[in-house]
Order: sequence, then structure tokens, then C-alpha cells
Amino acid sequence: MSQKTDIAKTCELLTKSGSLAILTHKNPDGDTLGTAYALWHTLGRLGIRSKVISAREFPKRYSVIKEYYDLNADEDFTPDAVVSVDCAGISLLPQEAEPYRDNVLLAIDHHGTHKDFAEYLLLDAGRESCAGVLSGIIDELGVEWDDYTAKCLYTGLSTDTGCFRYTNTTAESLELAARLYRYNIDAARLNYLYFEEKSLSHLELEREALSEMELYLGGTIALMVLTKDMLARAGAKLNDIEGITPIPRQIEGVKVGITLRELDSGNWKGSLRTMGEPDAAEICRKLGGGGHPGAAGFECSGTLSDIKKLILAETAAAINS
Ligand SMILES: [Mn+2]
Repeated sequence: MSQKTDIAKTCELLTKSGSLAILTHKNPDGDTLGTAYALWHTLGRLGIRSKVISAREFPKRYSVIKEYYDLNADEDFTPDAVVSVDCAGISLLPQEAEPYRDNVLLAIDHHGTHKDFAEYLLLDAGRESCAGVLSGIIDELGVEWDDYTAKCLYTGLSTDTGCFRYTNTTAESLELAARLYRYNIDAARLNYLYFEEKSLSHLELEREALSEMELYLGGTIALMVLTKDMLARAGAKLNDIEGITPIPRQIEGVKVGITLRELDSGNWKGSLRTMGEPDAAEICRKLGGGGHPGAAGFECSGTLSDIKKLILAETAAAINS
């Protein structure tokens, strides 16, 4: 059981450590990366050494914040303590975090479905992004923001809110965005990279997935499947898949958009998107996953047809309840 903690105690934990490892979740997204790099940068300004531990396969669109880290980070030390950001459970840590996973001192998170694994937990489930949670920590630490801090925080804030379009976007999100716009972040360019640019492979994959998309329950559920074969045909890497999961929900009348993707391990990863109602996290929890009301996921083994039946039954039950 994690001990719930507040921002003051979080700052104490962060600053009393001589050096830190910062863990992101696997299949890293803009929020976990933006938060991790902003935390690394902030600690550095306090004279505390840290390094970001993330999956080796890095989403190319975020190189815009990684480049600065790669140029300036000094990873040649053994950390005294470990902190995770935006990670809702120990099973969501990447392989690269293996040496650290049993000794996580502090988890900073915003997932309502967080499953305890760290000694201390700072959880703000009402916050749109982990970057938003971190923005309060940086202020409490008394560290001034700079352009890089702002770029990292904007990356987390904008990607977790779908560029301020999802139901988790609040007045507080937009206030944070307004503050970030006062720095030199070139938001238009970041928005292009995060929300518009697609590789040709991505579009090939999208075309094939769209042609086989299925509708259920009077058109209220749309289900899209991405198999390993489809990825291979399109020449798509993990990098190319980001941004594909919101597609099924874009169809008029669809309440729940489901994407099932075959993983290298043969397992299936499900991603659900809703308008917050029905609660995607509640549905995914039935299959051992979790997330947010508007966006959630799960991973399981089995045949595609069995998993389809399972997730469609749970989704239909949630829509009909
Ligand atoms: Mn997040």
C-alpha cells in the first residue's frame, strides 16, 4: 500500500534524494515524457542529478524535447532513489525500468485507476495530465520555469487533452496553457508535430484498418483491428501507430471506439475512447486494465475472436446500463 502524500511532502522526497531515476510508463506518450523531462530539468536546476529511464523505442514526434535531454543529460551514476511519472501500475513500467521497479520511492500520477506500487503516491485524479500535477510541484519547489520547462509541460498537457478537445480539459488546463504560451514554445509547431503530422506508413495502415472496421450495437460501438501482418504490410513501426486510436470514435453515432492491436508477444492491446460516458476506464478495468473515463486500455492474451466477444459484451453492458 502506498502512503498518500501531498505536494509539500513530494517536494521533500524529491529534494532529500541525492540523485534520482525518473521512470516513464511503457509505450511512452507525450505526458509521461514531457513530465519526466520537465522533472529532470527542474531537479538539475536545484543541483540534483537525475536521469530519465524510458523505453528504447522512442516516439519520433517527441524528439523535439528529447534532443535537449540527450545533449545535456549525464546518466553516468547510480541513483539513490526512484520516482515514476504518469504510470498507473507496476505492470505498465517499461522493460528498461526492470532494475528499479521494486524500489520506487514516489509515484506522481493522475490516473484514477492507479494501482499502488510506490512507497509514496502523489495522485491528483482530477488533473488532466501528469504535467499539470508537476507544474504545481515545480512552483512549490520555487524553481522558475524556462522555455524548455514550458515546452515539456505543454507536451504533456496538450497531448493528454487531445489539444484541449477532450472532456478532461478544464479551466485549470487552459490557465496552465496560457501561462505556457508566455514562453517561447512555438505551440503551432508542437501542435503540428503532435496532432497533424503522419507518416506515409501510418496512412497506409489507417487505410487498411478503416476498410475492415466493424460497427456494433446499432452503430454505437466501432471496432478497429491492427494485426502484426497489417503493420508489416504498411511498413509501420510503433511510432506510426500513435494517433490511430481516436479514429473509431470519430464516426457519427459511435459512443465507444475500440482499437485492438496485436503485440509482438502475441498478446492484444485494447484502447477505448469515449466522450467520458460510458466510462472507458470502468470497462477496461473488467479486463484488467484502466485509464481515464474518456481514454483507457487493457492488455490480454487469447484469440482475437474471444477478446472481441469479451470487450464487446462489456462495452454493450456499459452502454445499456
Ligand atoms: Mn497522462
